[in-house]
Amino acid sequence: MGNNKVCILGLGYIGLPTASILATNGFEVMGVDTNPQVVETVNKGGIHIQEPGLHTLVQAAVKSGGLRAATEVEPADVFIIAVPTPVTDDKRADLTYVRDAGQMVVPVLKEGNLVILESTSPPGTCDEILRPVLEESGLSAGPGFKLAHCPERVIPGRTVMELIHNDRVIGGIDRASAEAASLLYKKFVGGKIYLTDCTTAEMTKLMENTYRDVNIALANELALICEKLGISAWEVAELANLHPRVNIHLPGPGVGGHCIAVDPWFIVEKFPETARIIGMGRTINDGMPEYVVQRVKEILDGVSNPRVAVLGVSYKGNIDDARATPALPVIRGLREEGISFAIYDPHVRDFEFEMSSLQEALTGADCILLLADHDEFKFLYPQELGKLMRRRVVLDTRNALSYELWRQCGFEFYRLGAGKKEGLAESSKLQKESARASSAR
Ligand code: SAJ
Repeated sequence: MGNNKVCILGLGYIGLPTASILATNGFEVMGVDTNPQVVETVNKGGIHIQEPGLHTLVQAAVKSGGLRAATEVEPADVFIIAVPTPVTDDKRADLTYVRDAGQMVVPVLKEGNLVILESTSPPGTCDEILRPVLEESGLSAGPGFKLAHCPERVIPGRTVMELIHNDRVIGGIDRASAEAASLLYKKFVGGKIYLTDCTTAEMTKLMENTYRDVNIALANELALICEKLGISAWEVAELANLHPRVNIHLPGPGVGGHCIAVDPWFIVEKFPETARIIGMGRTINDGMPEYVVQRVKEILDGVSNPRVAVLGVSYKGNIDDARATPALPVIRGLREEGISFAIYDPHVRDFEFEMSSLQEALTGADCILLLADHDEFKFLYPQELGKLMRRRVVLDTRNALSYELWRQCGFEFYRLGAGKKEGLAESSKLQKESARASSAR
């Protein structure tokens, strides 16, 4: 089988960088997206998502003639499916895009072709969902065409770098399928490649994100306990993590994005009775935005017509991605509680609520609510910001701000996961470092 021509279905956060990397490694790549605007942008060498290094990569791929985009699938040697696998409101995997992509491949599928599913999927998707769709072509998986699952594992903000350097797990419908997929990835992956079956690869990917989700839930539970104890969860975690076999994650206003808050449900859906810790982790993390709203309400108790300056609405720091961000339920919760707000984010352009400048957001505000730990926020100068505000109050949900500095500038300082005795934690290494960075400005 030749594998010089690759057709990638879905030009999103994974498909576009993968298509560009393949194109700049000598492959003829056809990128397919159902959105004509995305196709037009890519064909001009442009990008519709922000990722460090991506624009240069796409430009190089298009300029070299290696990457073209279209709305229709063309015959190819390899088909890579990199489409979304969202969760429905009742927490079930929505595999519509995977099925649709499979249907698009059927008319052009030829004997000896390789089909790879990259999208994160519930266990059994390759074997029980995608395989029968592709077999509508009249070819059988195995003898007719090869089928493999190679789940993406890259973290937004470092996508291009991690696509090249991370290890990959490839599951094949049979050994030949896994080996064929491995040959393709070896052309651009610097990390190790491990071969297995499709269901093991599916479950491995889901457990990576589930591990992180459950551990974040543990950190969030610690935060709530420490608030009741009047001590700092951040200090507890920092000290406990000095133990060589402990890695407590970071508390926060909730788990966002399109992966970690979604993937554990794919396991719970299949095994609701057995996946108990996994389901509970999801519930704890999904409860954090409401908890933050209640904290704001308590802090502003007695203030008439309270107004909050929300800083940072992307689902985590230093990215522009606000999909499934915990900031949304927090802001909706503020609205329901009758608390008015203005929002500032230096990265996010596309958001459900109107955005303001930093100055507009702070003018007349009674409280700063920090939800995303963008680097920019670590260097805010509280003395000047305080002059714009009606009250000098801040609630930092990410441990991004220096307690000492903001207190010195007359702020009433609250930190998620930290009780009133937080002053005792001033010897904490992380807090000292952050204070030093802020006062250097
Ligand atoms: N978060 C916390 N506390 C932490 C870590 C994260 O509250 O200690 C929050 C973040 O603020 C964010 C959410 O969790 O709202 C998820 O962020 P993340 O950085 O943990 O992960 P993602 O969703 O950006 O990317 C994850 C990665 N998975 C793992 O690290 C195991 C990435 O490698 C996957 O490829 C990606 O999901 C995916 O596409 O599945």
